[in-house]
Amino acid sequence: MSIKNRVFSGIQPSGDLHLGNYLGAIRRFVPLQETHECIYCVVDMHAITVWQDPDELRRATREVASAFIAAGIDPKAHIVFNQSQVIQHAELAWVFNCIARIGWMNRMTQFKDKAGKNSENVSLGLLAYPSLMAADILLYKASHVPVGDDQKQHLELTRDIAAKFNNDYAASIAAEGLAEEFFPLTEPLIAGPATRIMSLRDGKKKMSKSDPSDASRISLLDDADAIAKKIKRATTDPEPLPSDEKGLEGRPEADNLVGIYAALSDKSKADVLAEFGGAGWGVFKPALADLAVSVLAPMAGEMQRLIDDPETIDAVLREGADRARVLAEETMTQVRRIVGFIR
Ligand code: AQP
Repeated sequence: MSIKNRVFSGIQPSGDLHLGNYLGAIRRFVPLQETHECIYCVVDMHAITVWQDPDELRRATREVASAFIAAGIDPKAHIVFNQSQVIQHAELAWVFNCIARIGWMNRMTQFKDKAGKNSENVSLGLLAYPSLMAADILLYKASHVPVGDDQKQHLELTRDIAAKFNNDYAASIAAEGLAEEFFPLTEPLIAGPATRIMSLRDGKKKMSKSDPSDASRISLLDDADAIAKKIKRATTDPEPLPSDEKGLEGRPEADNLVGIYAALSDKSKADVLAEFGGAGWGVFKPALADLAVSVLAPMAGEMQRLIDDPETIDAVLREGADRARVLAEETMTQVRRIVGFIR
């Protein structure tokens, strides 16, 4: 059974945070604090599924935590922590590794994208990534997970793992006197005009931390000059902007930039096109750059202030982990009994 109105979501400290992470996830975490009990996690154990330099991992972990706080997440009212401090995530992931089927993992498009032609040579952790993600969510019996569109398939797998656990252990769950739906079928929250922000260099590729081209993404710590340059150089077609959304069909780069403008200004794409329809890129790109700077610069300033004070960030993460561990242990105590582990 889900804990009604409990939200869980995580971000990997696997590189510089970018506009896609902000619009697709972090910004949407903020209003949920009004209506839900929120648990926001820096998923450092996920990050090491691909090689991370240890110093860089520490830096990026603090950067993600600082972005949560700078965006408006209150770590006193809600929970902010890094995954590796709550070891129950790894423990439940192991149980789920024994529930999930290898065929399910092999079908994950993120695994296929990241492994490419090298699937025999990537880490076993990269294949098992969705099992750990299911553990993150189900440890807290979260009712909702706000994520970008790229995570939809992993959320479906989380539901499959929950359902198979509930079914495989139905007799044991009943014998323990627990609810039949021990793990909930958690709902994704994927909405708005920015669920998939694309690369500035290629409108068919997702904006990503791990893209080797820095010009492909706007990083949350980019200064005004870097933001303006990247938008100016963003790949576009030569046509002016259309006046309605239908005119964006078959124009992925134009669609992406209009979507970014819409998300940053809290408007619909139709409203943006009503304003800019017929305008060329020489008009639209500077307007988009000004808007991006006006939204991102105050947050970058606050992030930098927090990053420069690592003791405070580390204390926030420790305190959040202490509170998360209490909830996680409650679930794991039940899981150990259900599975038949003696303690
Ligand atoms: N391009 C995107 N558009 C909208 N949302 C996005 N998210 C990621 N990229 C976009 C959302 O950000 C949250 C955190 O993602 P993650 O750190 O867990 O890893 P990811 O989805 O694999 O993101 P990246 O930035 O592409 O990282 P790497 O390159 O390390 O894999 C999620 O909610 C995600 O949907």
